[in-house]
Amino acid sequence: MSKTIFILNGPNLNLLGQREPEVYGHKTLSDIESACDKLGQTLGLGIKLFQSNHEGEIVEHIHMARDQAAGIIINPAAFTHTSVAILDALNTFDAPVIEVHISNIYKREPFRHHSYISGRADAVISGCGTDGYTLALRHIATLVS
Ligand code: CA2
Repeated sequence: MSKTIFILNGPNLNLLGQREPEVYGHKTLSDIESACDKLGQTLGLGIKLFQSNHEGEIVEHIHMARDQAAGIIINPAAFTHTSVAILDALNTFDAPVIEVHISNIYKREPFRHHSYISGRADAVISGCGTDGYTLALRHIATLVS
């Protein structure tokens, strides 16, 4: 059976492709899911994409990943800059984690420059647009092989 990678997405990312295309591009989360699904098939990986506007639901998906996933790709969105709870949950997950940001958080407001997640992540991709998700999937494939 193929390994599964969880692709977790934080608040407001359900609106991708609908607002602020100059920052976040034109692709929707569904487009990202299709691209990752297709790439996953060539890499021999299954993917499960989840988005929530609620911090606790993301924490619970990280707990589920402990039994169900070989790796996590996570764009925690605004929770990147606030959430010790998501960091603590990721610290209970004993497999690769890649943090993705669509925009380059270091070119933006100073409050976006600190991530609670980066110290746990095995890699961080920021500023590659929505291609960051497929780049992360390619890299995590090498880490879980
Ligand atoms: O660049 C990223 O991927 C971010 O994680 C996106 C977050 C932001 O708080 C982080 O600092 C960087 C915001 C996601 C908001 O998503 C939207 C999508 C479409 C329209 C408006 C917001």
